[in-house]
Amino acid sequence: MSTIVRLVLREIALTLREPFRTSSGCTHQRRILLVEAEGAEGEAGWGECVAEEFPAYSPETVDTAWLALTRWVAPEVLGRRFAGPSEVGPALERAFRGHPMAKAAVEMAAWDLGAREQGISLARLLGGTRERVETGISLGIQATPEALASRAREAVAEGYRRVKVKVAPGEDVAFAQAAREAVGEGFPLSLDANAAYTLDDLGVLQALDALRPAMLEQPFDPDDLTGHARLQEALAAPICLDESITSAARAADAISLGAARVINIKPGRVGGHGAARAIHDLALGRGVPVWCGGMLESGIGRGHNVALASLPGFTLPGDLSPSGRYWQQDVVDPEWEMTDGTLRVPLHRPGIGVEPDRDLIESLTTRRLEIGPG
Ligand code: OSB
Ligand code: MG
Repeated sequence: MSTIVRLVLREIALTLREPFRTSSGCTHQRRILLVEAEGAEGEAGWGECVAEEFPAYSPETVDTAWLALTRWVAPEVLGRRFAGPSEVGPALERAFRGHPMAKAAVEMAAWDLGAREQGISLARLLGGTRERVETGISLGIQATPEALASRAREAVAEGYRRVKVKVAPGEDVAFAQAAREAVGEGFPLSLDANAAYTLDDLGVLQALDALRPAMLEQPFDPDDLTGHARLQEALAAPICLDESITSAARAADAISLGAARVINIKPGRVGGHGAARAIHDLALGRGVPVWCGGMLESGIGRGHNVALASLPGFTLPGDLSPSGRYWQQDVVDPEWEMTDGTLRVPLHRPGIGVEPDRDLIESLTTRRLEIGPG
């Protein structure tokens, strides 16, 4: 990989086609931070920071990531020689603590850049083997169980391979039951609590378990690995951890403790593709299935997720919906399309396999900063 000679940070405003509500808040307008990394040979790689506006899902936000990127990430990578993109993540890890979403945005741009400079797909560079990745939909909390049932029925009819439903205290059993009836007994239905429960809610969690969910995602606080392990003993459904898994070391602990029988990997949450691949390798070795999560990304972040999800251990459908599920118009060309419940991995196109639409991105940009060396 050539030296990164310039970073361009842009914040864009993208409006979701429908508001997305979870136990930790409601998103309609998405503020998305994009990173363009320009290499010495003139090629550009793109990354997307998955931090949200408010620190509910994670302690990072769009604004803290902007700060971390300008103050600490950019000076660490600009003008520096890396033999390849796999060296960028470890260098950032050594440089300063935390801020994995800010680090990931640049790390992932470096992977896209490295792949484009070699003229190969990012999927191939990462070691991906699949030509298609299975698509699941993540449905936000709806006004009523009936409204949720209708969204879930539509999703199955559209071909999604798994339906995930958000739950929150007071909006759980009746909603999950309506979703179960809508999708049918044998269909993979997952429940995601975004850390809204505690062990005091065991009764409710057992009622959810009786609906035979494919998995229960992140019921407890991200720090509470022991609580998750205790809960797992009381449930038939596998517990899947999302927010808790911030690094490969954390994933190893969670698996050893019995706190995670499934792992949701989001490269943007764990510091980038290097860490994501390490978690994948670890989980594969321990027989723990993984799937690729989503953070309501634009088509740029989705390209990264699709490339990662083409690795062999990603055996479960990911939160990898097509562009049209989220946006009126996506910022990439071509947009991501779903066929037969799958997204095609662009194995024969360079990098993430889609081109950022610069004119559209420009028109959506609310702030922009170019950072050069020194
Ligand atoms: O918990 O998986 C989550 C979106 C934002 C933040 C957290 C989560 C989600 C989703 C949406 O579930 C997944 C998607 O991008 O389709
Ligand atoms: Mg989740």
